[in-house]
Parts: sequence; C-alpha cells; structure tokens
Amino acid sequence: MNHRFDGRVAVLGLGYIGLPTAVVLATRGVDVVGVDVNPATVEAVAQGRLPFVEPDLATAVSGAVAMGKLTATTETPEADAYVIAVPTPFNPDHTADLSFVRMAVEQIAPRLRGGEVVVLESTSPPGTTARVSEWLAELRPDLTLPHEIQGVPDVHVAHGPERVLPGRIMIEMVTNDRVVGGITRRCAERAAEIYRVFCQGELLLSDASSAEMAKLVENAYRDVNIAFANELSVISDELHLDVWEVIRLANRHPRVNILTPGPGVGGHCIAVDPWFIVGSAPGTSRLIRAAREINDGKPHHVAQQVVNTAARFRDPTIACLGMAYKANIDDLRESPAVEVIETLSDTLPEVEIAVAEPYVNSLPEKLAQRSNVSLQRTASAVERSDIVVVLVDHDQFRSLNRSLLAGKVVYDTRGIWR
Ligand code: SAJ
Repeated sequence: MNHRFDGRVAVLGLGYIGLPTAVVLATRGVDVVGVDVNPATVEAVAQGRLPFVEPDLATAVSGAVAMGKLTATTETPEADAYVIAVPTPFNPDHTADLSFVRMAVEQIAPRLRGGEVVVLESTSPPGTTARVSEWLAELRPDLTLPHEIQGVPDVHVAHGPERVLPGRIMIEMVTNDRVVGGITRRCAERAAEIYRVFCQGELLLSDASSAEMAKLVENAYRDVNIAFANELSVISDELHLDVWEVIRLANRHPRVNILTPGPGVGGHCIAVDPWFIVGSAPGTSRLIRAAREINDGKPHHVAQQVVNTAARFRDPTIACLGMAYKANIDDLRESPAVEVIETLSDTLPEVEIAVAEPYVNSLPEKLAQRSNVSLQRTASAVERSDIVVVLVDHDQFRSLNRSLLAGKVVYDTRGIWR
C-alpha cells in the first residue's frame, strides 16, 4: 500500500518552502514545474539561480535545473499533483489573508482533468483545506470533490504543513517527521505518496483540520516559551538581575527548559502563525495572545533601555549589531532588530546609529531614508561607537575581537558575549 508518487508535480509559490520542496522532488527524479507570479523569481530559478539565501539550496536548484527535472514558469501547467506553497499573511485584525491561496486554486481549477491530488502546504487556520475543496467544487461543478461524496472523488485534497527551520531547510525537509491531513483518509494517503519520494521521517496521516491546527500549535508553543524567556528578561532588568544566569541555573532542573530571550520574535512563521489560532478562537486563546503581545512588545523595551543608556552620554554614537530576524541568515522579514533600530532612530534623531549586518549589502528602505542610520562593517561600527547593542547572534559577532569593546557600554540582547 505504500505507494510512491509517479507523475508530474506543479509547485505553486517558489518561496522559502515551495522552492526547496520542488528541488527535493526534482533531485529524486520527479518532473517538477515551479510556478510563481513573480517573473523575476521564475527567471532566476529557470537559470538555476537562487532568489534567497539558504544553505545547500543553490547547488540543489542548479543541479535539478541542469538535470532537466525542474522547470519554472508563471503559468500553471497540467500536472498529476499540485502543491500550494503560497504566503498566508495576516490581515490587520489578525485573521488570515487567504487571497493567495484562493488565487492558486483559481489557477489550478481549469487544469484539472480528474485523478489529481491537490496539497495545501501553506500554513493556514483550521478549515482552510476544506475551503480549498469547496472553492474547487465551485469552479469545477463538473468534477466531484472529497467534501461532497462518500466514495472516490475526481480530485483528492489534503494539507501537508511544512516544519522546516530556515537555515536548515535542506536537512529538515528530508529528516523531519511529516503530518499529512486529508479531507478523507484516502486524500491523506494520496498526498503521502508525494512526500514518500523524499521524506525519511515518519508520515503521520490525519484529518486536514487537525493537521492545520497541529502546525499552528507547534509555532505557538515555541512563541509561548520564548515569551516566557522575554518576560523574565524584562523582570530581570527591573530587578537588576542577570537573566542569562537565572535561566542557566533554572534550566539545570531536569524538567525545565526555558528558551532564550532576545530583542523579540521575528520571521514569517512564529511571529504570524499564533495569530491564526487567536483569529479562529479569539475568546479562548488568552495565553497565546498574551505571548504574541509580550514578544511584539520586546523591541520597544530594548529600545527604551538603550535610550536610557544614551541619556548618560553627551553626544553618543550607537552601534547596532544585526538586522536579520535570527542568526546566520539574510532574512529581514518581521525582524525585531530592524524595529529596535527604527525606534532608536525616531527617538534619538540627533544620535548617529552605525548598523552592522554582514548578510546584507544595503539598508532596507525604511532605514535607508533616515539620515542618522548608516550601514558599516562590524569592526568600524563598534570602533566608532560608545554603546554597542547586540541584536542578532550571528557567528561573526560572536567571534568579534573583544578588545574592541573596551570602554564601551554593551547591551547584549542575545547573550553572546557572556
Ligand atoms: N528566538 C528567540 N529565542 C529562542 C528561539 C528563537 O528569541 O530561544 C527568536 C529568533 O531569534 C527569531 C524567532 O524567535 O526571531 C523565530 O526563530 P525560530 O528559529 O524559533 O523559528 P523560525 O520562525 O525560523 O521557524 C519556525 C520553526 N518552528 C518551530 O521550531 C516550532 C520551524 O520548524 C517552522 O517550520 C517554521 O517556524 C515555519 O515555517 O513555520
């Protein structure tokens, strides 16, 4: 019964999840067509280039393209399986914006002939996969969809949430266990055939809504734990305690494992996904909402601490180390580091802020417009400053020559120089 998929896959959305998924399928011999609305992304992939930085992905993309197994286009082709890996951002009221999912469904619907499987990989609130099935039914009344009948539908629909960690995507995509939730059991089995091509972890078959919720719960769990650490760091600032020492000692208890405080929680997953739970059950998601608020408030706390420190100097220069949302990557999305720098620049318009970020060549637009913010090499940012604020735990910062810090006030939000 453990069939392995044999056919052509169209992957819609060539971002952080879609592109690696397309590549791991292609390098294992599946014919894959990558589809993206952005012609620049399509052109880059078609030439075997990478639209973003992720270890080992560039070689895999050019290899898959050179083998003729991965092509890229802006037009959704006919295929045997469709994997939807488009963004699901949130609306201002924190409900999920499913417009990209809907657009993907509209592109797939006219191509269906019967016999295909459609897998939603995008992180989504419970019930979204069922909506995909309903949308397909609306758009193709000539076909039967799995929510409509007891027997075998024309098209199978399932959810296959991704759990890979940016920075380790190419490893975790293959080794992680994987949840596959179907509208029916048979839908889950059909979708599992695709993941069986490359997944060495266990395939955990379930229903679509449980799979959707499990994905959100994983990220909310981590968010709550980080919020606990961040709240401890704010309390420790108030009580003049060293939060790193407190957590180090508490974590020596055999059943305590507190995560690491920082300047806040960024990225497109943990800072977003818990809101989908809150949006689905606003009255009851109290802890999950509080965790989001604590983590979202942390950049302001950090900025305020730095402003208080700066008040002790006549004409200070501040070095801010890092803009990425976490260590050793170039991704600035939802980055708390950028928020800290913005707040400092607004609050201290006369103060020079020297930013170091070894993973990017220029400041993002919202910082580039500011006359008091400049991008510098790490050593020169530190050398010219009175206050050094560590915002990202990049390896390059960890290995900085510490003698450069002599005589400076250091505010290390990541605890890298303890
Ligand atoms: N962070 C802390 N303290 C910690 C750990 C993280 O402040 O102890 C911060 C990071 O600096 C970063 C943010 O949290 O700003 C998120 O980073 P992360 O490395 O925890 O997670 P992501 O967002 O890069 O990836 C997460 C992962 N989810 C879990 O570990 C439960 C990943 O496995 C998911 O696939 C990914 O979200 C996703 O796409 O949903």
